[in-house]
Amino acid sequence: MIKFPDDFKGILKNAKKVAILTGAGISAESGVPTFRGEGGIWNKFKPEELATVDAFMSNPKLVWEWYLWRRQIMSEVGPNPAHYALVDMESLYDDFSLITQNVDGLHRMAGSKNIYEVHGNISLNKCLDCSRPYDGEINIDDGELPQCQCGGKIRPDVVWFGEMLPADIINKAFAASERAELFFSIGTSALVHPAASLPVTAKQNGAYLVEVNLDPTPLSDYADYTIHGPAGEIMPEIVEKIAELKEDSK
Ligand code: BV8
Ligand code: ZN
Repeated sequence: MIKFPDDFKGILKNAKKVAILTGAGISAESGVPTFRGEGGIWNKFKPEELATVDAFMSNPKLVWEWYLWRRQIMSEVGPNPAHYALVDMESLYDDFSLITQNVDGLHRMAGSKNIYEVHGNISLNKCLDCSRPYDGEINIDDGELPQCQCGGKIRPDVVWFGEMLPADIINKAFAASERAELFFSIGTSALVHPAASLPVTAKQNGAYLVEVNLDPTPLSDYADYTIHGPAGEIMPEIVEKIAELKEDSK
C-alpha cells in the first residue's frame, strides 16, 4: 500500500499535461535484465566495450552476439503490469507523453500510443554508413557479417554512446517535459544523458516530479515525491487511485 499525500492526490486529479520517462527498471519484472543492477547485462560487459561505434568497428561479431542474445531474451518476454498501467494511465489524461530509454519495444506491445523511443529499438537494423533500414536476416555464424547494398556494415538501429539521439524524437521529448504539469521517472538510474535531464527540465518548468524506482538515484532527493519499490506493483496502484480521484470529481 503506498501513501497518497494531499499534494500528490491533487496533481494526479488535476494535471492536464503528463509526461513519463521509463528506463530498464520498468522491464525488469518482465525478465529483461537491467543495465547496471545485479545480474545487469553490463556487469559482464562494459557499456564502452559494446554499445559504441568503436566497439562495433573493432569487434562487430562480439557486438552482434550481445544484441542477438538480448533480442532472444526480448522475443521470450512480454509486458508486465507496470507497462499495462501506463496504457490505462494514457487514457486518463488528454496530453500524455511516454518517453522511453528502453529499446525492448514492450510499451508498444502493451498498447501505449504516444511513445518516444529516444534510444531506438533493438528489433530494427540499419546501415552503419548510409543509415538505410535493413530488414534482412542477421546471420553471423557463417563468418560473413550482414552488409548493405552500399557495402556498409549492418548494425542494430539503437543509439550508441557518443551518438546523437534522433533529433525529432528527443526534441519532442523535451517539449513534452517542458509543458508537463506532472512528470514520472520510472525504473531508471537517471545516469544516461541527455535522457536523464528530462525530469530535471520538467521540474525546472514547474512540473510535480515523481520518482518510482527500486533503488535511490540522483533524482530521489530532487523529486517532489519518491516511491522506492517495484514498478509492477506501484504503478497499477497509482493508476487505480487516479481513476478513483477522477471518478469522484465527476
Ligand atoms: C550523447 C541504447 C553526445 C543501446 C543506450 C559524462 C557526464 C554526462 C554525460 C556523459 C559523460 N560522459 C559521456 C556522456 C554522454 C553519455 C552518457 O550519458 N554517459 C553516462 C553513462 C555518463 N551519453 C551518450 O553518449 C548519449 N549521446 O551524449 O551524444 C553527442 C553530442 C553531439 C554530437 C554527437 C554526440 C547516448 C546515450 C544513449 C546510449 N544508449 N541504450 C542499447 O540499449 O544497447 S543507454 C542505456 O542506458 C539504455 O537505453 C538504458 O535505458 C539507459 C539508462 O539505463 P537505465 O534505463 O536507467 O537502466 P539502469 O540499469 O541503469 O537502471 C535501472 C533502474 O531501475 C535502477 O535504478 C534500478 O534500481 C531500477 N529497477 C530495477 N528493477 C526495478 C526498478 N525500478 C522499478 N521497478 C523494478 N522492478
Ligand atoms: Zn548502406
